[in-house]
Amino acid sequence: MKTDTAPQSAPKKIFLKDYAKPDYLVEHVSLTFALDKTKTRVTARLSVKRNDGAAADAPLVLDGEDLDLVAIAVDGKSLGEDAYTYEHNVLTVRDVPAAFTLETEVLINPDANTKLSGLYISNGMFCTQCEAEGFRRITFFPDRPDVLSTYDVRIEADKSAYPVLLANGNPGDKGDLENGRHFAEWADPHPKPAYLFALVGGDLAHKQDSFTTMSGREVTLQIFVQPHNLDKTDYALDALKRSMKWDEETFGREYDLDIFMIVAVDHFNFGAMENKGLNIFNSSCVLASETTATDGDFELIESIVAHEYFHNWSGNRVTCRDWFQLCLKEGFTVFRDQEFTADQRSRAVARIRDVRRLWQRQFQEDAGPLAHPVRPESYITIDNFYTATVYDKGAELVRMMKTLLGPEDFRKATDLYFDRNDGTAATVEDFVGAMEEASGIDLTQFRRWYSDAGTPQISATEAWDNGTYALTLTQHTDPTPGQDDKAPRHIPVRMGLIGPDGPMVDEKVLQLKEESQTFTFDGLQTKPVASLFRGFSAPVTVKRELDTEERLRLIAQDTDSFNRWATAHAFAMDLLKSMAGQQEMKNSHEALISYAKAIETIITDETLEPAFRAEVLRVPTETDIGRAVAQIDPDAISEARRKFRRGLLETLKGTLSDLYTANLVNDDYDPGADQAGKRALKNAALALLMAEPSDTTAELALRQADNATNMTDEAGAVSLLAQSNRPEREDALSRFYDKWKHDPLVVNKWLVWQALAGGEDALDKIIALTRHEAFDMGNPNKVRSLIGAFAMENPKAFHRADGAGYDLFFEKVRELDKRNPQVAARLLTATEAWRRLEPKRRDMLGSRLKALAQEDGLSNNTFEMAERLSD
Ligand code: 0A1
Ligand code: ZN
Repeated sequence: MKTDTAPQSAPKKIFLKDYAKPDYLVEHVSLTFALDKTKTRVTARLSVKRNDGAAADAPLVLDGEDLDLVAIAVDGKSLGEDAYTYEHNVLTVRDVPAAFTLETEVLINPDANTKLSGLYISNGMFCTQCEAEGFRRITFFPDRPDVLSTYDVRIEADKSAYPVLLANGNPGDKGDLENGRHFAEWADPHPKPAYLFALVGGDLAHKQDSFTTMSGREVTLQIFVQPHNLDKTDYALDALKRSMKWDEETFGREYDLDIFMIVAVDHFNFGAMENKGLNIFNSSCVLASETTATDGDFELIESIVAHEYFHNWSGNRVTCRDWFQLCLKEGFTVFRDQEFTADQRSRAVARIRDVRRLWQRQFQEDAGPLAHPVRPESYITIDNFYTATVYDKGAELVRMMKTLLGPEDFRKATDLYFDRNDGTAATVEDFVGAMEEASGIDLTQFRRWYSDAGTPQISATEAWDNGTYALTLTQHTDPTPGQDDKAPRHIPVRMGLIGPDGPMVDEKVLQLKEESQTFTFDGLQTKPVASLFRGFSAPVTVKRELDTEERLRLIAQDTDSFNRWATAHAFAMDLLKSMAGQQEMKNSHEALISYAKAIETIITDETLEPAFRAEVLRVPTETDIGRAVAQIDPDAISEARRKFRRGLLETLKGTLSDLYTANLVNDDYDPGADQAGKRALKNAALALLMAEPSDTTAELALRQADNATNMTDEAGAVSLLAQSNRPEREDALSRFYDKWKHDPLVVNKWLVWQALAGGEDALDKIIALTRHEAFDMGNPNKVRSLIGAFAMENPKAFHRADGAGYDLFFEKVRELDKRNPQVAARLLTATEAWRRLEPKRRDMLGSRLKALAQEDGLSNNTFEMAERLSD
């Protein structure tokens, strides 16, 4: 039988414009797995049917990667070697009838699967990851999302090593076999694309609960983990039940199988995966207990559990026609999980965190060499397009449509979209079309948000004439790779006007559609200050001249909490930029004091939520500042931030100490928003007190670390000591490691803190950690914690003037590319701002990227990223 031994073909670009329907559909799939570490046998029986419009002589073309073909038959007749070919990851069978059964038998080696795509082994358990193109590494199949099939699956394995055998759908028969083996059968009645297939086999314990759906059906809920993690599943189970209820109430979506399972695995390329009825999670996104997970971890887990569950409708019941439509499921599902978090916690705080994330990741992407539309037009590897643009900007587009339609018509539109496309593979056009049909609003111009990359820049100017306030908004978008000219977009501008004594007109949504438009407001007593893009109503940047008095008015009096925070944040950024020598600012010393006083009023206002006050108190990181400046000089930025924090501390010292004491929580631990907000405020106060740690402050941090009964307080204190140059630092870190070395997720936090540390020898310490027993290049979480955090969040060490930071980084990328190309390629995003570096570093980093792009033997993933980055 044939094995694909042909050399890799040159990377091929795939274009949206070339989409063509598949020639053959697969109506039903029967799979049998005989699980074995190095020789798993997969027998597949596919019920194949020629698609409408396909030529009668069209060959059957199936994807297959690293498969050892043992047998192949059409309608029970074994095929001779001249009836098919298998090369370049494609199996082609000629002369097939209009409808037939294809049977294949292949051998695969899960133990050798270091890519963590397809069937692989994590800590001795079998698990799968098929999105985007992993199913072809399990069996031959048309591995594209517009081929939807029902599945039945039989799994056979050694009973003592793998007592738990799971797959998608509802459970069927199970029983014992000879030689200590056993089997389990599963059937999934909902047609799904192959990327949603999943299988698990291992020695797992589980927690169980149930949920009664809105039509009264009882669903079993189970979370499977390695037995020692069983005490860390309660929160995810609770979050799952809340998600199920919320989706019924908010979107009318009910769950559709008898059972819903989550499995935690330690080796995983992403956060989690929405496989039908059998979600597989990176253990970092599901396991939590109060002593091992921070409040931030709990919040993340809640949102990811919700995200994957919501995919059951936005992604699984209605899937994507092709991978260019990825935002259809991801942007919409991120929007849904953001709304869930806003409803479960504080809407204002949730919005601040979502927007901060968008600025950190998506705005940066949209302004650099990796910029691409929310619906991309081409790719070499789709893995490289699971980006902040597709996910987070994609969610913003859904949010803008909700703003334009209003909540009722938006809900009508989502109902229409789900009903009309249920059980099919849909497009962005189907989604936007449903929005238009349900509301009667023309979204023709709005569609540019999907096709055009880049962040629109809005300039706001104003005029005041005798009771009339005129606001002129002008929009412009810079060119992005492959897109030189940008037409104006349809932008919803939620706004209000703030007078000296508070709001002056009711909130409005302006429609900005032209390059420049003027909006006037009459009959006003005094000149107002405009509060623009309330709640961040569109993903744009805004340039406007505000003097300190106007800023202070918005910080103190804006009725939109998001904008109070955003104005304070913009003020801080301007101060930081001027301190880094990147912007002129008059009287910057006085301005810093004004800023400190303005935030003091907020952080001491007990009518405001502690979590909101904590957000206001948070100082932008060096990486945040780097994103905002025209030219990045890491040393100047680091020094500016140091000065800024010390300046704030001088003014706020007493207040911070009081805040710290006032927000100590003495009740039993609860990860909910109330307690978490207090801890966040207390820890933000401590962080600023540690800007210049006196013996007393260091003592306070040490005491918090030693007495902590939860990880939020423990991590809050130890991480601050780790960022300091206090003599207590090393001891605090080594005691933390000794205490937690048995728990890999906690140890990952320890790796991150050290990856972010400053000091002359920072890089040497990071290099030493790459040889530490706690580090493992085979585990993506470890790679992200040490190498990812160092490259993305420690600019001083990464951009070290002698290039040693770059040397370490590229050495690790090359090493990783041989093992796990998806993770290696993603690491490269850390370099995306290289053109904005000061000239010496720009040359060093740019030349290393160019050299990488030209290297032989790279994976397609890494090649594509290196080429786009250095182009
Ligand atoms: N669809 C999953 C995450 C995911 C991301 C990338 C993948 O392959 C490149 C696979 C899965 C989610 O949104 O949660
Ligand atoms: Zn998703």
